[in-house]
Amino acid sequence: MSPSAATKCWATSISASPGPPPRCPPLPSNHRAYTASEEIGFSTDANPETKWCVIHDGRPIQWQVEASQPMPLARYSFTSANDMPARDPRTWKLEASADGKNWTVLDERQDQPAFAERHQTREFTLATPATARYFRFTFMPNPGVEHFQVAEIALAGVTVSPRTPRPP
Ligand SMILES: [Ca+2]
Repeated sequence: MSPSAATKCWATSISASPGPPPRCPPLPSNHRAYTASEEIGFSTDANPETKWCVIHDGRPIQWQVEASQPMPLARYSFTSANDMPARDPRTWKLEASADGKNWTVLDERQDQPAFAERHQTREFTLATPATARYFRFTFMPNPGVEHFQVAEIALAGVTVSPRTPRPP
């Protein structure tokens, strides 16, 4: 199984069309990026200088990918953004699905310490590796801040290749 099998980020899976570049559709949790240069595609552009940032509205925030074939997953990582540690991932769960409808929890983390540094990558290992076509993170909104943000989200061995926008 190729680790580079086409895998797409849910919110950037729209196809190209004539005219101006389409904006990313709403996330599964219906959150919108704070600015056009902080869309979800920036969480998978392999650039720690760019970030995905949303106003959480007090609701869980979801990030989801769909692979063209089942992919094995044993580890994942987050990279903190450029500023505001209070917006970093703190409490989340990772789920997998074969059909995008029925989900199984692979990993849960509660009240994780803030990232010690900006642009820091922290890796998390699954207790039991899993193989699935769909993977989804659900991040709980952090208290005391209006935003959630992360510079990179990476699933080890899974190449996410969305139509990544570029910073202005
Ligand atoms: Ca990035």
